[in-house]
Amino acid sequence: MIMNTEIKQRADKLHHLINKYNYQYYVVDTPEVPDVEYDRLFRELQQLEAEHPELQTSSSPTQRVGGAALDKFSQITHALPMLSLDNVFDTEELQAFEQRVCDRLNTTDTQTFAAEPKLDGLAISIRYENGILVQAATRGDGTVGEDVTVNVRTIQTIPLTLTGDNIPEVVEVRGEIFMPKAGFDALNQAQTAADKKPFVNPRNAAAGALRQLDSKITATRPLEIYCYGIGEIQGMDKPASHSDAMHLIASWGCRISPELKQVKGVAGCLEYIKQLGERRESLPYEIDGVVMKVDDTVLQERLGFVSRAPRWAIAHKFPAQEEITVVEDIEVQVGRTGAITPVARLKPVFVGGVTVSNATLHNEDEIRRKDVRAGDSVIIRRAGDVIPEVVQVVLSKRPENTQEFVMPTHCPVCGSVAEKEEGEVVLRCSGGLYCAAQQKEAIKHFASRKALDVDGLGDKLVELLVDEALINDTADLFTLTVDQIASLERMGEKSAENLVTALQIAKETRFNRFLYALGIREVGEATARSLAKHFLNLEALEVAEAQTLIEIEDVGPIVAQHIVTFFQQDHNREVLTKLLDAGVTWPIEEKIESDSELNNKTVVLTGTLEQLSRSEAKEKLLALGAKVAGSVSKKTDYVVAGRDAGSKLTKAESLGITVVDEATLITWIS
Ligand code: I6G
Repeated sequence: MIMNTEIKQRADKLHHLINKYNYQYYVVDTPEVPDVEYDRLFRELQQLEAEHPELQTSSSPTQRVGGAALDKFSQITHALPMLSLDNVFDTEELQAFEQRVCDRLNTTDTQTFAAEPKLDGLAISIRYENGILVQAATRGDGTVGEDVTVNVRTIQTIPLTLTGDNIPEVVEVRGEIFMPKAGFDALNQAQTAADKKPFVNPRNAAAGALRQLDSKITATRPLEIYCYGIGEIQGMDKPASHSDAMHLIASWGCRISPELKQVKGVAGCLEYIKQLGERRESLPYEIDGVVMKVDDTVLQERLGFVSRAPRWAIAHKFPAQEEITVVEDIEVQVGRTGAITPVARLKPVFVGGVTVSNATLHNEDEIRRKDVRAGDSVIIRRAGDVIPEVVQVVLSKRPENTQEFVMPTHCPVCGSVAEKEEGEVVLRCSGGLYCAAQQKEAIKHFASRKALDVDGLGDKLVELLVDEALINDTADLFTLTVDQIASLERMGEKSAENLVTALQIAKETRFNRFLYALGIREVGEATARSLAKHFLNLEALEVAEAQTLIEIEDVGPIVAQHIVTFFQQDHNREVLTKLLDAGVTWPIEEKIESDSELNNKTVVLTGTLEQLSRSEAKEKLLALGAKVAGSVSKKTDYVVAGRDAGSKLTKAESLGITVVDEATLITWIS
């Protein structure tokens, strides 16, 4: 078939539109057209290319699906070496870095740095010639990397063609390819469902995806990029600063970190590190530190390099979230709902900023899947406040004669039979609240911060009270006397008095907190809130049937059944009566006014609030009928931006969402 100019023009137009919509969807997260329109244009281009194969160039957006599998990757020598960064781990080392910079520049002026997160991914160099992506190479040894061009073309956040009129003849854009946490979780769920081995962490998953010989597989993996620098550049002067360079490459359609910021001196760097460190867990991707660069290009050139690292840049590393240690033993613990959980007792190891000596092994299936045994060396992961877990056994270090772990047939605490409900993976003690372990956990939960918040009643004290047979259930707490408490080991008269007072104070609670405190299976804070909002009083909830319950937000058939069962059990009814008789009370709930400005509105809190704590603000917003979400999306109605709000604020602005300050929040809730 002969191709006429019209067809070529249509193909060019389709390239342009698809690239534009891709950019809006993947890079700036503000799609302009519905998915169906995008799909229609994409199919039209595929059809044209099928009819006119000469249109199918490597920069066509249809090529993002991957191509024929390779036997191996060829090697590429980088036009300019891909350097590495020196690391610092504390303030002193950072100060020494700035001192070295000032000494070399022969100045005492405060330096301006460009700071951004150091992503835990893989470095890549992407070469564009006349704006067209022609080559992509891994870092390799810094001089020679692997040609992963076809794979890189499948990554939607990487432009196949640069946009704008200010494009140099040749430019190498450098950056970090990574897998966001959500994509990693989804990939691992799919791996497990397909009986395939899950990936250890997002970095390994990203590396595996990028180094696939079959680019069609890469195309299915959720990879993304943030660009952080320019390598070779021809036909254009280097921008005057790192910040300028970043904004320039962003104007070409490349994705740069929304966290990039100019800071002044070590003080500015430390503040940036602190703030990002606090947000580390809530970022949608894993980072292992902060990179700081002297911003001014002329100064960078004066500073130069030492061996393979620039003197003008430094990486401040956060505490590692993974470490290797040895499993000294495996024991089981009995939880609040009787769940029997295997726990690895570890040789203490410093990971994620704390010393860890226990890690959950979750359940029997998990322990089988990972085949963790006493004596094994294991990789431990502790991210943020998440419970440490065993990621993987290092099989090459397994000693001889290790034994597979076998779950017990009876509860190790009360001796009742351990059983598994049909279709469940969790083994449970059948002793119910006659089991001392379950009693203790139920009481700890009842007294915990988000429940009745009993000041001064810690886990150890609850254990002691149950062991000494002073209490059996949550209601018994309110019968405790100062003398009884003071008779316990290491409890003085004053602490005993304080605890009795705290228990009196805790009696006045809120309905949702009370429901949460009861410890009904699967009823977390949000469900307790929905139940309180719907039923308004305990009497109505106690007699509710499963059909009614499943109508409520957050309540599915399983939770509904747990709620019904809870209120049917004699023991629970007795404890409820005892609690009410002891004087546990809450203000009568009222239906939330539907004309409240915030009723059913989704609000996101970001940045530091000066006058309220996050949890206070959240509680008050919920009381007004608002939903409080953790991330900004098109569904968000308001973003409350406190001091130093970062990427959520930027995203809200780009989506045109109403942003208010703390003062407005206070007017809403007061
Ligand atoms: O490995 C790196 C991660 C992030 C970098 C880097 C970076 O900037 C945000 N920048 C340079 C200059 C180098 N490696 C060599």
